[in-house]
Amino acid sequence: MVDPDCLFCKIVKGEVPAEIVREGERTVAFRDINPQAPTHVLVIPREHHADAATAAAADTGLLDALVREAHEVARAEGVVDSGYRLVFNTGTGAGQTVFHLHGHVLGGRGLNWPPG
Ligand code: IU
Repeated sequence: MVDPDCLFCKIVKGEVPAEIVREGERTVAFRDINPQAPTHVLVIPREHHADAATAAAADTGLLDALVREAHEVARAEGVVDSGYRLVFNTGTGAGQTVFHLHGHVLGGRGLNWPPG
């Protein structure tokens, strides 16, 4: 399941450059080009799913792998002890702009609640 027009599918295939920090069997993690925190890494599945809900409906194991990988990213970035946020913007109204599932791993600064 790859969408030839999807930017993040192109990053998975190596057709578009990205600063990749970890690669797993089912996931790829790379630095966000417009970081909102000292650590801002996107964790995406290699398979194309538009969002978290779609991926959950298709295959819950994929989301497990993605969350595990997000935690490994946080560990590698040294933000587990201070705390980090894992965000899945879902839908345009929530600010989703790229419709290939991605978890934002944010950390390295204080994170306010509720988020904006
Ligand atoms: P969102 O949850 O769909 O809003 O997040 C999309 C993110 O993808 C956003 O933080 C962008 O800065 C980021 N991004 C990127 O890292 N590389 C790109 O080429 C593009 C967007 I387009």
